[in-house]
Order: sequence, then structure tokens, then C-alpha cells
Amino acid sequence: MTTVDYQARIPNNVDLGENRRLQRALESWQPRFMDWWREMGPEGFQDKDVYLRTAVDVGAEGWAQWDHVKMPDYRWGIFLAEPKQERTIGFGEPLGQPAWQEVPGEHRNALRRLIVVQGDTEPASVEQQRHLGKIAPSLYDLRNLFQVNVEEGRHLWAMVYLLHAHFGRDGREEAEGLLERHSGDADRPRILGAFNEDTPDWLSFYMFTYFTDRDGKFQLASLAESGFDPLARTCEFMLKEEAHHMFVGTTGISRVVQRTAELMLEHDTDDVRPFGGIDLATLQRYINFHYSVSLDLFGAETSTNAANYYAAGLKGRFRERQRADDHSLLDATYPVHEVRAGVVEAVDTPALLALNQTLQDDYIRNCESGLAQWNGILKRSGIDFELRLPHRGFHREVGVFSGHTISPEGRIVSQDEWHRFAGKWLPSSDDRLFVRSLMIAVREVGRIAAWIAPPAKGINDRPWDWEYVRTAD
Ligand code: BYC
Repeated sequence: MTTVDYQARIPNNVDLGENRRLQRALESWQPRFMDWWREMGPEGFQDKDVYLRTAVDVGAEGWAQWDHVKMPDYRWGIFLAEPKQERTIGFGEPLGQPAWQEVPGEHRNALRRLIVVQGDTEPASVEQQRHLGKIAPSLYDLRNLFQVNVEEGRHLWAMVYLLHAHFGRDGREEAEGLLERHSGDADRPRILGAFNEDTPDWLSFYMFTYFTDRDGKFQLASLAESGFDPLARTCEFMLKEEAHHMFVGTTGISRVVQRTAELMLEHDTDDVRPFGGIDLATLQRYINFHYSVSLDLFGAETSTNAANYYAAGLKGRFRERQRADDHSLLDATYPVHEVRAGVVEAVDTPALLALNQTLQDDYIRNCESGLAQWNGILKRSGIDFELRLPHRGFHREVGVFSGHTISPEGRIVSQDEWHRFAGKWLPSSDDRLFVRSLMIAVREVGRIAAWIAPPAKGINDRPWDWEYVRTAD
């Protein structure tokens, strides 16, 4: 069942060849995907050889093959993690029942919605990042960008497979829609807010892969618990690829911090802009922005949607099976933040309703790890400055904090104060212009832009100064 048919037009480990109808449907979607990739995918470089890893197996070891390939020749395929024998559902009302191999009729709409929302984010991120190749700081970074892009394309395939295989005609229509909505499109935008924002520069890209891809990790991990087994197995395999995307973010920001610290010491100043570096205050504002728009991706802190998904066995919690409770949460409570009489307070709430905040809390704890790493660099350099995550209520448009103006420290402020300080708290147009001005393409092996340090090592045991992308004409 899990042997990968790599020779097929669509590589897969789901025995696609045995289901002619499904195979034909996906083969007719494939050219549309390729048109979308050419029109909305990475700008330029489509005819260049890029050192990419391609998923060729789903086992723990040796699942990837590495080679220089042209992006349009990348083998986008359908890979589900190994089935677990006699897997049972781990939460909600169907707790303990055998996992479903087919969509239960009563959960069809909810499951389709979850799959469509997940699927919509994947091509959206490729669209957001399509201009970045032209301004990459090194060949190493250029390759990482394209690796992320082709894998987000594969994640789109993963969701399209589920829609085609399990949701009939409306699934096929939704699959078309995934290529018709576009990031930032005035008429047909992407579904979730953060996926309509611009990613105009590489600092934004690293922030996006750190904060927004990390939402992906937590959402995918919750869907990997799903009672609908094909969704669970699909997401489990996607998480393997996702780890690299977050690595790109964590190490990308580390390298920016490292370079900034070097320039601060060399010139004995905080103001490294004249020396071509990104000052720590600007970095903090970028963190404030990307963290807050990513928190919005969790939906409202209290949500009947989330409660229904959980009770129905469709979407679990992060690491559901490792939690020592009854996995039904009918009698449990959870502290949820509320704004009451001008202060932020945690209020005990039925745990089922609080699942979005529960996941958000897991995410926030995980976000702290990068901050510790970046602050470690500053500390080792003897620089007395700490990068911080802003308060969870800062700059929020979804949930309990929307409609409130809250400072990065968590103080509720007047509209007037908000407008006076917004330029100190969020990237200003001047910050964005400055960061943009640093984005000059570097394409020689062994060279790197001046605003970022080289990586500690390369990809797949190659040196970092290697021809990861053959850019010559
Ligand atoms: N923007 O009860 P509510 C990734 C909608 S990222 C716009 O508050 P719910 C990736 C919501 O859809 C992970 N609309 O929230 C990262 C609902 O509308 P409907 C993506 C929003 O439903 C980087 C209404 O507001 N995966 O993989 O409990 C690169 C009330 O909703 C927003 C998923 O998100 C928003 N921010 O939870 C590439 C997993 N937030 O349905 C990829 C699947 C909420 O009433 N999705 N709304 O019309 C879900 O689990 C849930 O849909 C959400 C929302 C967590 C997103």
C-alpha cells in the first residue's frame, strides 16, 4: 500500500493506478496546476537547475532524493504516511472507534471546509513569495526558497487528492477554487488574513517561515490526529517537510541577528543602518507584525467551530495522544483571555470552546524557542538587548482582542496613543523601504549579502558555498 509508484505521471503511494476515475480526474487537474505554477509560482529561474529534495518514500529513513532539477520537472506527488494497523480515534465522541477510511456523511461539510482552508494556504504562500528569487541574498538562500515553494506546491497536491478522492463533484470544484483564489486579489482573495499580506523582502520571508509556517505545524499536527484516517496520514507526512520550512525561518533570523551584532560591535553603535545592517529595533517591529498576524490564524479564542470539530473527532489538539485527560473535555475548563473593565484577564471557560486558545498557547510556547536562540546570540556578543514576543493582544484582528488597542507590553491604550506609537511598534513604511533597499541579489558561489551572516553549514552535507542553483544562462 505504501510503496511509492514513482514512474506514474503522478507519483503516489495510494495505488492511484487502481482507481482510473480518480487518476483521470487528477490528471486533468495536473495541467491546471502547472499553468498556475508557471503564472503564479517563482518568477524567473524556472529553467535553472536547483538542488532540491524530492519526497520518494514515506519511511522514517531515506524518504528524500536530492538532485539538481528544474522546478517544473519537480515530481509533485501524493504521499500518505504509513497506515497504523487498527488505528482508533483518540478524542471526542467517537473516542476509541476505528478510524474512518471514508468520510462520514454527517461530517462531510466540516471536513471539506477544514481541508479547503488548509489547502488554500499552500499555494497562497507560493504566490506571496514569488518575487523573492530575484533579490535572494545567496545561492544557498535561493535554493531554500525554492525548496519551500515546491513543497508548498506538494502540500496543495495533498489536499487536492483528498478533495478529489473523497468529496465527489464538490471536492473537484473546491480543487479548482484553490487555483482561482489568489493572495491579495481584491475580488478573490485567499481565505485567511495572513495569506493576503505581502512578503516583499527576505526579512519578511524569514519571519513568515518562522511564525506563519509554525502555525502550519500546529494546525497540521491537530489535523494529523483526525479520525478521518486519510487526512491524518496526509498531514503526518506533510509535517516532515514542514520542519525544513521552520528551519529556514529560525536560522534565517539567527543569521540576521548575528550580522547585526557583528556590525554593532565593529562600529560601536546601535544604528547599523548606515553600515548596511538591520537594526534590532526594526527586527523587533517585524517580529511584532508577523507574530500578531500569525496569532490571528488560530481563529477566535473561544469557538463553537473548534468545539464541534473536536467533539466530532475531526480535529484534535496538538499531541492529543500524549495528554493525560479524558480526551472528551466535556467537564473540563481552560483559562481564556478576555478584556474586562479595561484589563486583560484569564477566565475559566469550558475547555471544548477554548480549543483555539489551547492550540495558540502551545504555539506561543514553541515560538519562544527561537527568541531564546536569537537572544543567546546577542548575549554572547555582549549586547544588552532582548528581542521579545509582543503581548498576545497586540495588533489583533481576530478574536477577543480585535477592536482593542493593546501595546506590545499588554497595556490597553487609547486610539490616540495607538496612532502615535504604531510606527514604533509595527514596521513603518520607512522601515520597509530601508529593508527593501538592502535586497540586492547575490548570485556568486561563496558570496552573501552584507545584511546577513552566512549559514553555519550547507544543505545535505554540502558546503554552504556551493552552486545550489545554476543561475548562469
Ligand atoms: N482570517 O470560530 P472561528 C499553513 C473565520 S497555516 C480570515 O473564530 P475556527 C501554512 C473562520 O474560517 C495553517 N477568516 O475559527 C503556513 C470562520 O469562518 P466560517 C492552515 C478567519 O473556525 C505557511 C469564522 O472566521 N491550516 O499550513 O475555529 C505556509 C469564525 O471562525 C480567520 C488551518 O488553518 C482568519 N485569520 O478556526 C503554508 C487548519 N480566522 O467557516 C501553509 C484548518 C477565522 O464560519 N483550519 N476565520 O465561514 C481551521 O482549523 C480553522 O478554519 C481555523 C479557524 C483555525 C483557521
